[in-house]
Amino acid sequence: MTNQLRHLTNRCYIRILLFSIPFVLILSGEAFSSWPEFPLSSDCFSASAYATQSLPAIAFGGTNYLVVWEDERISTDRDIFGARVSILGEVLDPIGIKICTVPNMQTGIKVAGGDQNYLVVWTDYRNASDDIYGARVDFSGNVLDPDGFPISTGEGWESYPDVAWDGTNFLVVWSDDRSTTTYDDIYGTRVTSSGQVLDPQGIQISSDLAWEETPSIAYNGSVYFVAWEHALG
Ligand SMILES: [Ca+2]
Ligand SMILES: [Ca+2]
Repeated sequence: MTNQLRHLTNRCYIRILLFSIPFVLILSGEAFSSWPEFPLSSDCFSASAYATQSLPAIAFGGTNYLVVWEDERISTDRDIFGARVSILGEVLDPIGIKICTVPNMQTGIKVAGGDQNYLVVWTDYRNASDDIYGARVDFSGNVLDPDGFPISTGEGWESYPDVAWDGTNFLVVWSDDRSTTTYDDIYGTRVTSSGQVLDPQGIQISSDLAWEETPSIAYNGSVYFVAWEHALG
């Protein structure tokens, strides 16, 4: 560690320590084990929650950001936590928002900001095969769909979701192996701000003989653009 980095790190920990004292006074002993850890700036980190927090995603919701991540504070079967962060970098939910903590793993989390709330999506292993689940979080940090609602739960594997907002609906895309002849394909569905899945059978976006995986989506004001990994056997 360079002297410059050590200096920045020490300074940030001092700042976090002062910031954290009120929570020590207000909350019981468990507060120590429930502090999140995610970047407050490019050069330092906050105090740590218990176990691993990893693979964050972020979206802007008009006033604040929502950061979501995989979290092992409850179980090594990863769960989903989040926190709002102001445009000034203030962590508005310092002990984290519990978004989904059902058994088995929830992973591959993505998030987009809409007109009324955020939509968080992920790959969920609560059932027999990988499925896509989502949960809305309003701009005040309330989870409107605790532990999530199903977006695509076919018999095959649905995984690697991403989500974007077009001003009217969200569009969720994922990799889907429902076909026995074309291997993993790309499917999607629109989801409303009220959490309604408008295309429950899924919209086929790409289906050829390759393995199509890890889609990523963006909206430019008029159309969506979806990109993905395309692997021939
Ligand atoms: Ca499935
Ligand atoms: Ca394919």
